[in-house]
Amino acid sequence: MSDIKCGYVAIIGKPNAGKSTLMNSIVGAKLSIVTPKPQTTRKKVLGIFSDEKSQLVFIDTPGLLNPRYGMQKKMMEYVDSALESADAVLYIIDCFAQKDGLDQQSLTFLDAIKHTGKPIVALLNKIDLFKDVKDTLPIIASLHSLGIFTEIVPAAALKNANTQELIGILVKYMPEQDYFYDPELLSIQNERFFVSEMIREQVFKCSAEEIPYSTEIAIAEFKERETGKWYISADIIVERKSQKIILIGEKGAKIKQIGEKARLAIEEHLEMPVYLELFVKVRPKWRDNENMLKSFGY
Ligand SMILES: Nc1nc2c(ncn2[C@@H]2O[C@H](COP(=O)(O)OP(=O)(O)OP(=O)(O)O)[C@@H](O)[C@H]2O)c(=O)[nH]1
Ligand SMILES: [Mg+2]
Repeated sequence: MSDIKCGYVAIIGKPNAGKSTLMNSIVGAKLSIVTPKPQTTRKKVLGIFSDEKSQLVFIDTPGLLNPRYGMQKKMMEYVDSALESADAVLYIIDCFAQKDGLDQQSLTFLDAIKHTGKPIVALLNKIDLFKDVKDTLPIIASLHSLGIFTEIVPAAALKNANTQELIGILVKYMPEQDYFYDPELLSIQNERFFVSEMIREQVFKCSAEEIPYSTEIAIAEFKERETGKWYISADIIVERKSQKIILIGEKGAKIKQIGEKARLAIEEHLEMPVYLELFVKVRPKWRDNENMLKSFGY
C-alpha cells in the first residue's frame, strides 16, 4: 500500500464566503474567478494541491442557494456531485457576515450536508475583518455546540493566513492511495474555460445590478497561432436588449473596458499575446432554457 494520502475536498458554503479565494490561495494560482459579488462561481472548478506525501484535489463549487432559475438548479447539482465525490467537506463561513451565529438557511444546508456522513471541516474565513481576533471566539463556541464539524479552523483566505494548518488537517481525512494527478498539475480545466471565466469576471466587476447574473460567455473562436497573436472571439450573452445597450456603453466604451481588462488577464494566463474580440448578444430567458444551458456547458 502506498503511504501517499490523496482524495477530494469539496469546498462548500454560501455565496461570497471566500471559497474560490481559498482554493486559489492554497493552490497558488488563480484558477477560480473571484469578485465582491455573490454567485460568482457557477460550475465546479478543480484545484490540485500536491506535496511529497499528499494530494488534495479541491472542488470549488457555486455558493449555496435556493434555486430560482434553471441555471441555479444546475449550479446546485454541481454542489451535490462535488459532495458525492468528496472524501471530506470543507465548509466555508464568512465569519464577519455570520458574527451573530449561523443563519437559518445555513443550518438547513448544513443539515443536508451532515446526512452525507462525510467529515465536515469548518473554515471560519475573513478573520482579518475583526479588529480583535478574540471576537471570533463566541462564533467558534457556537459552531462547536452544533456538533456538526469535526474541526473548526479560523483563517483568512485572502491573506493566506492559517491555510497551512488547514492543509495538515484535511490530509488527515484523505485515504491512503496514490496520486490521482501528476503532482506538477494544478488544474485540469481547458484553456477555453479559463478564458471564458476571465471575461465573465470582468463583466461581473464592470457592471451592476442584474447584469452580471444575466450574463454568460460563449467562446466562438479560439485560434492558437505558431507566430503572432492568438485570436479569440467570444459572445457575451445577455437576456435583454436594454442590458446589451448598457454593456456596450456610450460609443462602445464599456465593452472596450471589459475587453481590455479581460485581454490582459488572458494574456497573463496563456503567456501569449492575444487578439480578443467580444460581441454582445441577446438570448431571452437563457437561464431557464435547457438547450441553451447545455450549449453553455451546464
Ligand atoms: N477580508 C477578506 N475578504 C475575503 C477573504 N476571502 C475572500 N474575501 C473576499 O470575499 C469576496 C468573495 O470571495 P470569493 O472567493 O469570490 O467567494 P465565493 O465563496 O467563491 O463566492 P461565490 O463564488 O459567489 O459563491 C471577494 O471580494 C474576496 O476578495 C478574507 O479572508 N478576508
Ligand atoms: Mg466562488
